Amino acid sequence: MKGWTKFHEQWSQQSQQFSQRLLDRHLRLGITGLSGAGKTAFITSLVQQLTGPVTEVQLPFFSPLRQQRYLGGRLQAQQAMQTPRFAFEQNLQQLQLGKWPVSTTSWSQLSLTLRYKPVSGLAAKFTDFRELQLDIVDYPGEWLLDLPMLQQDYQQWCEFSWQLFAKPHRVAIAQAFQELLATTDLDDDSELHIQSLTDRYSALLQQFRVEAKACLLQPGRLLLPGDLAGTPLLQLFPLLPSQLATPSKLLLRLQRHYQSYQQLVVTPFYQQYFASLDRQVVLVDCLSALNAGYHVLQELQQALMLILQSFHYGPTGWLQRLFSPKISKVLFAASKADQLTPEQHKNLTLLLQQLLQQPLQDSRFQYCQSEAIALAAVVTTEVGQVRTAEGIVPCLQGISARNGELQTVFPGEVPMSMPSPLLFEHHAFAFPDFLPKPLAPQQMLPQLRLDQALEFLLGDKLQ
Ligand SMILES: Nc1nc2c(ncn2[C@@H]2O[C@H](COP(=O)(O)OP(=O)(O)O)[C@@H](O)[C@H]2O)c(=O)[nH]1
Ligand SMILES: [Mg+2]
Repeated sequence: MKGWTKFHEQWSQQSQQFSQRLLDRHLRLGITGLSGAGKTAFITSLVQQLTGPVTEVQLPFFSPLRQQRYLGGRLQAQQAMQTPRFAFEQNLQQLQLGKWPVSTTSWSQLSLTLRYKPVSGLAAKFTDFRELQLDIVDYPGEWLLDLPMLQQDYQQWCEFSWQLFAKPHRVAIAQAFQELLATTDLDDDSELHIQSLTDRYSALLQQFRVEAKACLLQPGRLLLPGDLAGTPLLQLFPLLPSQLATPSKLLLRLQRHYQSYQQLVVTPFYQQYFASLDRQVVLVDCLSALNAGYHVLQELQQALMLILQSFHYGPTGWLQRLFSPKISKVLFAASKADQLTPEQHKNLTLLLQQLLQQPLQDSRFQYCQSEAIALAAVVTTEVGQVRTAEGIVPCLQGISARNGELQTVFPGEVPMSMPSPLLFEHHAFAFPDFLPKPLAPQQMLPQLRLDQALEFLLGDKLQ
C-alpha cells in the first residue's frame, strides 16, 4: 500500500510538471494600476508593438526581435463569447488621431498568439516555430482599491475611512458629510434614507477625486458601478467612528451591505481577474502625484502598500495557494516618462523605488523577480535644448493637453527620493500633460522602454 502511495505521488507529480510545461505555452499578464496610471494606453501600445509588422517594430532590447527570432503576433479572432474584448482597434485609432482613449468603465480581455523560432536545442532543430498565447486583461483602476476592503470588517473600514478624511487635503471637503451623519437618525433604515446618504457619499468621493486629487477612494464601485448600478449592494458609506459603538438599525444594515459587497463584488473580482496571473505590471503615475502635492504623494504610497498587501495576504488561504507560487515576475513601471527630459528618467525610477520600498517590505513580491523602470506607452514629446542665461538646458516640445497648441517647456526636475513636506512649501511641481501626436493609420506609436518591459516580462518565455 505504501509503495502504491509513493508511486501515485511520483506519478501525479510528474503529470503535474508535464501539464505545467504545456501551460508554458500560455501566459496571463496582469496590468495593474490605479485609475489614470496609464493601463489602457500601455496595453494598446504593447499590443501594437507585438502585432505590428516585424520590420517596423523598434524594440532593440527585446531579444527575440533583436535575434531575428520573433516572427510576429496576431490577435486571436476566437475569444470566449462571454468575455468582453479589449477595444484595441478603437483605442489605437484614438491615439493615432491624437487623442487619448476614453477611460475604462469595465473589464475586458485580449488574447494574442506570438510566434517565434526557438533559440537552440532540440526544439530549434525540429520545429520551424513555436507559439505562445498571451492573455492581457484591462479593468478600471477604481476597483483595485476594493481589494484591501477584504481585510477589514465594516467597523474597521469606517475607522480607516474617517482617518483618511481627516488628512489636510481632505478634511474641509469631508466636513459637510460629517455634519450630515452626525445629525442623522440612526434608527431610520428606510430605503430612501440609505439611498440619499449613499448618494451624498458617492458625490463626496467624486469631490475628493476632483478637488483633492485623492486616489484612495472606496468602495470603487460607487465611483464606477459597472453592471452593478442601481443594486442594493452599492448602498454603502462609512458611519462616523462614534456611531459604531451602539447598535442601531442603520449600523446593522450597513454591516450587512458591507459583507455582501465583500462576498458578491470584491471576491469574485479578485478570482476573475487575479486568479492564474503569471506575470504582472504595476503602473504608477508618480508625476501626477507630485503635481498634486505632498499629501497626495503620501496617499499614493499608502494605496500601493494596501494593494500589494492584498496580493500577499488575500482574503483567505486559497488565495495564497493560488498566487504565491504563481506570479514569477513583477514589473513596477513609472508611467508617462515622456513628460520629462531624459536626464530625469533615472530620478523617476529612483523615486518609484523609494515609494515602493515600504510596501515591498513584507510583501510577497520579495519572493519573485521584480524590476523598476520608467517608461512611456505613448511618447508625446520631442526633446530639444534651449539657451538660457544659465546656459543650455534640455526642454520638451509637445501638444499641450490644455489648449491643443504646440508648447515648449522645461518640465522640471524629479526628486530622487520621497520629498519632504517642506519641499512642497517652496516648490510646486508642474509636469505638463500632452496629447499624442497624430499619426498615419499604419504608423507605430512612439514609445519609450517598452522593449525593456517586454524583455523582462516575456523574453524568457520566448526562448
Ligand atoms: N504623456 C503621457 N501620458 C500618458 C501616457 N499614458 C497615459 N497617459 C495619460 O494618462 C491618462 C490615463 O491613461 P489611461 O491609459 O486611460 O489610464 P488607466 O486609467 O490606467 O487605464 C491618459 O488620458 C493620458 O492623459 C503616456 O505614455 N504618456
Ligand atoms: Mg483604463
